[in-house]
Amino acid sequence: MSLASVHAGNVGLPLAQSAGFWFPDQASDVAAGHDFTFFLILGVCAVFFFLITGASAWFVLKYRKRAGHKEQATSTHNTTLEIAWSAIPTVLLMVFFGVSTYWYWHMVNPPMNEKSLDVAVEGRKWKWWFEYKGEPFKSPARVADLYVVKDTPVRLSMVSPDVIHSFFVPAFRVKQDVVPGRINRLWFKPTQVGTFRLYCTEYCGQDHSEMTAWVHVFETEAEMVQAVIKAADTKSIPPEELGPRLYAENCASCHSKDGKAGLGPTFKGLLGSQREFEGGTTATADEAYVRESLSDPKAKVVKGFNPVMPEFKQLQAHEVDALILYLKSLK
Ligand code: HEC
Ligand SMILES: [Cu+2]
Repeated sequence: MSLASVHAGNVGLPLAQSAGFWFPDQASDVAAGHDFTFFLILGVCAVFFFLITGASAWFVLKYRKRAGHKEQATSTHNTTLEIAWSAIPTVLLMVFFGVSTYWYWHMVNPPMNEKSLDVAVEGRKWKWWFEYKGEPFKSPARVADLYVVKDTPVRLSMVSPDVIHSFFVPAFRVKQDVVPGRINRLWFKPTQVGTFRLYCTEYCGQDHSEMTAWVHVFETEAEMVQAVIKAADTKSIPPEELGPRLYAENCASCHSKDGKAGLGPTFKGLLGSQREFEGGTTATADEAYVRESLSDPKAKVVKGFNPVMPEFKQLQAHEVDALILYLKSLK
């Protein structure tokens, strides 16, 4: 699947392009500093690489053993040279240390006295979720893309219910692991309006490569709030459209619709069928059974499968109805 085809959250902002020879757009206030640090270290290393390998090659030629060439006496020490080769690298390393510490400090310390946008992030197999609450949102909004405002610092609190994931937006030059059992924090200040790619950059299983999302950077807060509310509002979507969408976003990684068993049983022909559970009990798969599977997946574990299904308490009532309607259509 190409990335462009998963760009479901097209909100009319320009899609960021790869700019420059190596790196994508510099779209946050640390991007230029990080690139400078990288190229500074790379440049100094390149100079010494060519100096040292060049000198070695030249000496091998110049002092090679040959007819008429007299062997040189080996010198025991050279104070000037020894001071130089200790002092110059020390100064260079201090410069590297100073420059990287400056940017690292900036990266780990969110601004305290500036208005910022706080977003709760969940990385789970294999999708990102972003939750907005508090002012100016009337009710909490849970959306599949990250919506932010130009020049406003964004502070993320990130959790994972399953394995280690990693939040990475190349254009912002920020990356942070998301580790089960911890809240990991990350902040950045976007400086360019547009839509940018967000990746999971810690291998997290079968569909790791599809664990992508988009970051939409708006000019004003009002535009951002409107876009979040619009993205979170599933009530205005007809149920026969909403069902397949919720299935694709939440269930498709484990449940097929074509009869093939995956991590979980297939949804084909599920509703109305007789189920057998670990421990020998049975039941008919009716609507109540599906609802229970979503709120308490471990209540009944289907025979032959592992109890790995996560809870889906965040689904709203009309969303569960839409999913059930979709399951009915898979008879
Ligand atoms: C991480 C994988 C995973 C995801 C994602 C997942 N499930 Fe499951 N699901 C399972 C597994 C494994 C089972 C079988 C074990 C059990 O019953 O707990 C299961 C069982 C079920 C059952 C009972 C199936 C049967 O054959 O009787 C239903 C209904 C169900 N899931 C619905 C859903 C819905 C709806 C979604 C999406 C909103 C979903 N699941 C997302 C793994 C998953
Ligand atoms: Cu991941």
